[in-house]
Amino acid sequence: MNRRDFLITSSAAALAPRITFASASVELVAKPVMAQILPARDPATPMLGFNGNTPGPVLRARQGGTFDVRFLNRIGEGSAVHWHGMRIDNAMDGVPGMTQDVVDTGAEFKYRFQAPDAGTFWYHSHNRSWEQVAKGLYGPLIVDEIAPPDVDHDLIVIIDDWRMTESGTLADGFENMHDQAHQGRLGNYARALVEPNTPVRRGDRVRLRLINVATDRIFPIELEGVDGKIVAFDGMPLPRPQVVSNLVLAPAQRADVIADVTSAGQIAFVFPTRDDPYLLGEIPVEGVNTMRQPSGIPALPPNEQKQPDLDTAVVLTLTMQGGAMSRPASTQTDIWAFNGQSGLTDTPFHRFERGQTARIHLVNDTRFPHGIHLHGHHFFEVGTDASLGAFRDTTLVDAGGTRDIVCVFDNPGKWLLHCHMLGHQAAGMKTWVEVA
Ligand SMILES: [Cu+2]
Repeated sequence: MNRRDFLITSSAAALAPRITFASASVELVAKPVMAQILPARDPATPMLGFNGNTPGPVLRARQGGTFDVRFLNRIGEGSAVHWHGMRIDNAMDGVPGMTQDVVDTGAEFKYRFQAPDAGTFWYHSHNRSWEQVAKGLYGPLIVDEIAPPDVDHDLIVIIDDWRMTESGTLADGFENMHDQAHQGRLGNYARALVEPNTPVRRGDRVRLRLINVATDRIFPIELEGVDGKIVAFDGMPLPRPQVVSNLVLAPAQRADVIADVTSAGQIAFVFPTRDDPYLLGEIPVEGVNTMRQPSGIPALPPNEQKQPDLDTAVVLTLTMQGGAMSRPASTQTDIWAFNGQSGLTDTPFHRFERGQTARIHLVNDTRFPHGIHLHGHHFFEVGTDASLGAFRDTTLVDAGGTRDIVCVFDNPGKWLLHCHMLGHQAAGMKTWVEVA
């Protein structure tokens, strides 16, 4: 599993069969699985999965449709499922201790929610997530537009890394404090899994739904063999599609790319590194599509956005503190903190009136980047020119950097606000807000 091995053997592997449903009752059974994470000549790895596989099945509905999921926990410890990026009822958010009780092993929980937004989302365990997600408890959650864009292939690209031992098992030490105090649990093997794993033609137009499901690794991604644009971040369409350059996905972030296949060989997903680039995965190109006329990449139809009221916005500051090589806040009780507090406090970071706009000044006073995720809402990233940028659910704040976000808190309930480097979350970098 050295670099060379990695480059030679990494290849796109099939995911579980797609499940398509709108209102049907679907069972999602979490239980131990054996998964062929490593190349075929290496042993399968004991993991956790949904319905016998990791990643779990593609859950898919049309915008406005209903997801109706009977979750059965058979993993041997408590769990719950969070529907990442979905602006849904608080009771369905899947956060044990905040929106529901933990689902004990042997027990079940019924999740039912309408899909308000079309886009690329995902689901994952939200109990001891730094371990359960690392072991494979996640899957793609896709909501189709009422009028989907004109593409020849709609492809899901799941990007993950795993920390493997020489014998092909996952390394343990999921709560290793050295990892938690630094970048988190980084894997030594990474891959992009493409579903469906079918060849495309040169000249085809493809939609690539990239999802970074890694617990802690930030993936810069270079796309080879295509020419196109980014049309959405975190499930939310960009008003104007962007050229694909410097694409970086923090844990939990997504990007939708619509692109034309220009290579006669393959589409490649490349993780650039200081020395050799990693080939994360590829899609073979076979044949030529001569029928498609050249045309620009159109924007996706927008999802609903409430306009923020910047004049009356409450202005708040959330400062990230702690970690290695930093002086901890005097009041923090774990490796990481927000505003001097580690972990969840009895009172929320802030209570919002429903519909209230907030501008939150995110200050990263640490030596590491953090990907900050808000549940139940999307927010605007504020640009350096004070303009409202992408509408996201997770924002990456560089070490020592700052970012303002603007959010209309219109979804009632108790919502987590936490670092999605799950090793950081485990070690205190989390808080919550309440919307009345
Ligand atoms: Cu973090």
